[in-house]
Amino acid sequence: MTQRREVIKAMGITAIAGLCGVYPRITAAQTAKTSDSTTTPYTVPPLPYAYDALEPYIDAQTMHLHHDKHHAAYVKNLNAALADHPELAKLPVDDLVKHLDRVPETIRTTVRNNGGGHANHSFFWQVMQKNSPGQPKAELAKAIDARFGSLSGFQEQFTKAAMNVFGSGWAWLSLDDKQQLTIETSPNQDSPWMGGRTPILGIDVWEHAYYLKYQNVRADYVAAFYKLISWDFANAQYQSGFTK
Ligand code: MN3
Repeated sequence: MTQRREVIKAMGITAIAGLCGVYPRITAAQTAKTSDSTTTPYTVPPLPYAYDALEPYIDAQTMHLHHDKHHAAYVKNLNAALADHPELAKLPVDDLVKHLDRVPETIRTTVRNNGGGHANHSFFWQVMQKNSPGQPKAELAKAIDARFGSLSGFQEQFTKAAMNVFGSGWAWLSLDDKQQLTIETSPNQDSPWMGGRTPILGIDVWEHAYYLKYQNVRADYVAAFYKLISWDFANAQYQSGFTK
């Protein structure tokens, strides 16, 4: 009931705010011009490829559910939670979750879960692509070799991390505050941003990400993920970690 009231309240406030022209800019992470982009601060970005582009590794039905239902729910709940806080709702979502201390305690857990969900999924769609190059290049390739010995050394450790997430969560390759590559996991919708780190790539290991195709065999889904990694995106993330 509380959530329903919040949604109704959010609708009223966004309508008024829209008329007053106080609504925040659409950030780079939200370039989607969806029909409601003028009345809500956060929107679900469209997939950067077709729903079936990642077949046979991730099926179109999973992508539809994951993007159109799960990701959309995080955005809807986030907008409802921030209805009375337009100053927070105008932040790029990764900045929002990086500074949860600025979020009032009464809505902090909701923002952590749903803001995290929005940030993580917006990232996740971009970290995959059709026809992945299969391996990193340039600076990221060198850094992975230096840190993990080789690409297969990295994959071994990353797979282990992804398999060891108990329940719902994520595994990440990120850049820590010493600008060192590190493999980490996060529960629920927590993310490296929340600890001040820059994600380079990450895999969603919530069952909703793989259950339709892989059922309980998470290992096969993780193995398939390596066929999908957008190493150009990962390299760009790596570079961006040095400019922050
Ligand atoms: Mn998910």
